[in-house]
Amino acid sequence: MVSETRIGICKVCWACCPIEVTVENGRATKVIGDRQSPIYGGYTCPKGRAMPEGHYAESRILHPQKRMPDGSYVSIPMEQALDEIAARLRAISDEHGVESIAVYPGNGNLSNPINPVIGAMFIMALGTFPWRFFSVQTIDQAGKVIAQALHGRWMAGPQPFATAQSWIMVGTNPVISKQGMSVNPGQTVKQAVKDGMKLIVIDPRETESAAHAFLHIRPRPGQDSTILAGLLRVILTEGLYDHAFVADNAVGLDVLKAAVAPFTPDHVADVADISAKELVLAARTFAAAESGCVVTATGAHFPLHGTLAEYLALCLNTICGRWVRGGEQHSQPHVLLPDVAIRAQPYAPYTPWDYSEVSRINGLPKTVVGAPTGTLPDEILTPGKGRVRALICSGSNPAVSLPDQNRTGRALEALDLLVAIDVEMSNTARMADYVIPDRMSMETPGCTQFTESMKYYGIWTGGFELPYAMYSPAIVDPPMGSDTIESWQFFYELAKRLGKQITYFGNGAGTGQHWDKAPVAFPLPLDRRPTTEEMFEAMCAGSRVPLAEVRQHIHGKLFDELDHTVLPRAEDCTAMLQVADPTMIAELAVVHEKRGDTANPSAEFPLLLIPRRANEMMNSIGRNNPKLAAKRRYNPAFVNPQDLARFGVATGDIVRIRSAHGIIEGVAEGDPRLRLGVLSMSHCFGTNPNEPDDAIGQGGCTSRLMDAQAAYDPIFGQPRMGAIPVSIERRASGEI
Ligand SMILES: Nc1nc2c(c(=O)[nH]1)N[C@H]1C(S)=C(S)[C@@H](COP(=O)(O)OP(=O)(O)OC[C@H]3O[C@@H](n4cnc5c(=O)[nH]c(N)nc54)[C@H](O)[C@@H]3O)O[C@H]1N2
Ligand SMILES: Nc1nc2c(c(=O)[nH]1)N[C@H]1C(S)=C(S)[C@@H](COP(=O)(O)OP(=O)(O)OC[C@H]3O[C@@H](n4cnc5c(=O)[nH]c(N)nc54)[C@H](O)[C@@H]3O)O[C@H]1N2
Ligand code: SF4
Ligand SMILES: [Mo]
Repeated sequence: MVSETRIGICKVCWACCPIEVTVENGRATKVIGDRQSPIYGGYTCPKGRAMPEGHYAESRILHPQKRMPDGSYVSIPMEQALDEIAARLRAISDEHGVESIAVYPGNGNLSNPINPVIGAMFIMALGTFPWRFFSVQTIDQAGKVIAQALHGRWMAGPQPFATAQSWIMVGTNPVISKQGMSVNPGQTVKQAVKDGMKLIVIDPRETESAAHAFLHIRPRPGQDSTILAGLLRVILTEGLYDHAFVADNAVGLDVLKAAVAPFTPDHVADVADISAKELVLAARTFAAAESGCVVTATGAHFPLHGTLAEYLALCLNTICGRWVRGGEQHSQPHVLLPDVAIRAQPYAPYTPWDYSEVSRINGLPKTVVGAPTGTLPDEILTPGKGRVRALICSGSNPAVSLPDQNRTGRALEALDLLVAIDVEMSNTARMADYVIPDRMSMETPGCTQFTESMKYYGIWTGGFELPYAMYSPAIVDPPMGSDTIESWQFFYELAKRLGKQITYFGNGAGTGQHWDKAPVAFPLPLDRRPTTEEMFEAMCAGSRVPLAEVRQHIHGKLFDELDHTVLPRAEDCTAMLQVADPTMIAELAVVHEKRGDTANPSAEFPLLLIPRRANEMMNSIGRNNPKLAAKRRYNPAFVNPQDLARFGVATGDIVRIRSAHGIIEGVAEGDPRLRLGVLSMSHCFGTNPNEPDDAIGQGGCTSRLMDAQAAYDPIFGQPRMGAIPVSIERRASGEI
């Protein structure tokens, strides 16, 4: 037996952990963290360590699958699949127009950093961008991009976590999710607190991150804008803000002050059901610290007003001057991003929407975050010109991830052509006409450039606070005899067959206007398919450290020799951060008037459903991995034991969970760390749309409880996905 170890990068999520892989006779058999990494300290999570079981799972598909008229699937060669799909797309486009073709990329795409952006470039090549580019961004935290546009982006980045004196996390649990923090988040949070950071966590649940907190505020879900406005009010009325920074760099302070004036501690305490004293303590602690940041993520974004919550967090950071200054070190240093001077100044705010063109469904504006994915089912179901008839899902699983599962199911069934680029017969693949097998994480090269560039989306998106970079070649070949293709190559081949040329834009993956440098165009040659390595070169074009140099350091490298000192504001720079954007201020007034304008519990629906992420899964990824699923396959419905008793339910019981829109089954589990009145459950589990529930087997699908039309974000159309009123009742005592 030939056994060796190889070093690589795990790409199951965007944390990019360096790994040491044992390879026996060409097969990966074991993954551990690379202890020689200069910054990760050998960290990995269960998902990374279970990659071999995922790669060689029985459920993995190794040949293109074609659906037959009786619903069964047969394996066909890749060339045939490409030719047939291209021919069908051409026919659909000839008959109904090119706008009937759409793409929906998701998180399975991370297996190669070229994949997540190529779908957009394919749609650009067809000439229908942004309207036919539906991505997970608009059912995730697109409010980050919108809020940053309205507020302006601070070029030198937020103050770093590593040395911050205080930090406020609103609706995020980085220890599990790695949101905002790529490197060993559990250890990083613990160390920061040990070093004196006053960590403040605002979350209805005592999370793994909150366990370290100096102050944990457990609010009623959906009230984060009210809480953030309350924090702003305390700091502004007590004069605790950074007067000099605001005077030099921001406009709108008086308007902001007036807008937050009604958010008194008593009002906030009443609306969010928290202690007024703790709110004031949080504000004073944060303002008194010399450094830190307020950050939000899905918990704050999923109820309505996510953009406002993000915007108010940016305003808090600005009035407290929580941005890196001239003479300090850039907190998001460029290594594989372009070599540009970083200055302590803003990029000017801009309006990230345009009503001169509106969406077919709900009349939403054209925005910088792509088409509103919440409307995708109706784009498919609604007749008329522009109806979506062909959908390519790459590394996405809309059959369980899109809000309003049964409507999504009707839509996926109504398509003329559904293609899923996946690695297994996922919920969506089981509905597809063709399933295209992708290469998995260890079968493609990896590179930290994508993670580095996530900063362009907004703050708390991941990346590195140190000048670190790593490249790794593919670790193993796809299983012998398989017929796979990388997602980006699939789009290349399709475009070519349609007579279109994809132009790939390297050097960043952001959105909007706040680029440090314009992306570099690389028109993909039509006479030959570029290699993955060529694509990587294009991705890193003009990088501060050439990719070739990064490749030399197989364990990754901290490029300490680079100078990351931030330059002062340029003399001719007139840009100012905007803390009183009129749209946001108007929305804040509505939030005050309607006491949060969010869904409230009622006698019929006494609990609020909130999202949470599990360590063993990346959305639906991992559900069929035998190692990850060994502990349990179902999706527990976590409720405080006192609430369980109130409803006559015990841990292990199968419960019906009902919202005004739908009903699912789950398995109850008491969790004393939850505040009363909430039900906390993960997403992306479940049977297929309109199939019977399978609480103990495939788990309940929370998106079945969501109504895509009842309430949605007015700009990017994200349906309400958090703080959803639900009831539970016992169906049977469970034997699980
Ligand atoms: N109810 C509810 N809904 C939610 C959320 C929530 O919290 N609650 N969260 C939302 C958020 S934030 C997001 S980002 C979306 C996620 O939405 P999606 O991205 O649509 O969902 P995933 O489960 O991440 O889809 C990953 C797919 O990729 C496949 N896959 C795995 N590995 C590979 C690979 O190497 N290559 C390829 N091509 N495919 C692979 C998996 O089998 C799976 O089908 O869900 C959203 N929906
Ligand atoms: N292990 C793992 N990692 C992941 C993922 C995964 O599925 N598994 N998914 C990835 C994806 S796609 C994303 S977008 C990121 C998301 O990353 P995060 O946003 O950090 O996701 P969560 O870990 O669910 O943390 C959200 C927190 O918000 C809290 N919360 C819920 N509702 C409210 C509310 O109304 N207000 C407040 N203040 N808090 C609330 C929840 O209790 C939860 O602790 O994670 C990514 N990383
Ligand atoms: S945190 Fe993400 S990148 Fe790191 S081992 Fe886990 S899945 Fe892989
Ligand atoms: Mo996400």
